[in-house]
Amino acid sequence: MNNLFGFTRDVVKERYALRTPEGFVPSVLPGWRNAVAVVQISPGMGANFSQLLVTLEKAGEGCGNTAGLEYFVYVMAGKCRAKIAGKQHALTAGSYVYLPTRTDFLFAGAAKGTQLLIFQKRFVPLAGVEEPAVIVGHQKNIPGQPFLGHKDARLQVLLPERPEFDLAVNIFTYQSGATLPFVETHIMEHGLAMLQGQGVYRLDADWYPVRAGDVIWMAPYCPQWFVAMGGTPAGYIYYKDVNRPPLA
Ligand code: UGY
Ligand code: MN
Repeated sequence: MNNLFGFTRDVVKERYALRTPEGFVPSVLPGWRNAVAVVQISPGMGANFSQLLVTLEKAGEGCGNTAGLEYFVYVMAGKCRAKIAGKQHALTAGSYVYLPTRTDFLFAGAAKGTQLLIFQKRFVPLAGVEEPAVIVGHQKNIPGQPFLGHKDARLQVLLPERPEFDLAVNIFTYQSGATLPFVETHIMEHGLAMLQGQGVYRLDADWYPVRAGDVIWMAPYCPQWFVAMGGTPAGYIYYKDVNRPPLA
């Protein structure tokens, strides 16, 4: 709850949205039990993908089949077990799973309070290229590369940079005072969750203070920039669509 009644930092505009935990309202999602699910970003906002935050309670679990969608699941906190296409995996904070279309999944055995951030996208096939397979990884095994040569702004690229993937999910970590090197304007869309720290995000021609827990949607061509502030590192995980021609 916000301290001041009638006030929110949430902003939902045509080309971007800033959402804050104080404004989150849960949805009931088929396949998920003993879980609180917040649909943070969805086509209802104008996005071409969805971003969900699922908090598992005691005995919380989610099961289903991805059908025509692909999922990227990132463990924000806690731990759980995943059964993906019949294979078991132990997941801890920082683990991630890529689920291709038509894949059976079960997330269960969670510690209370385990949080899963889920990006869902309708997969766009590419002629002559095979669809990606399941991937299970952990952010600790992905080195952070200086972004465009800036050692204070490091990027961890969680999925292989290969043409079969039509999405990318990266973790961007900034030292306090570091910035996105320039104001980006690009065809790719973003869904973003702040993981740590704080800073100021420029969205279109507006500037917003942001902190861990906040969520941002950026439509294609939304001008964007970030500066980390506050004396501690700031970081976010974000989605983008990649590797497909504009008229796919
Ligand atoms: O990959 C990106 O487009 C990234 N540099 N954008 C961002 O952090 N807002
Ligand atoms: Mn960008």
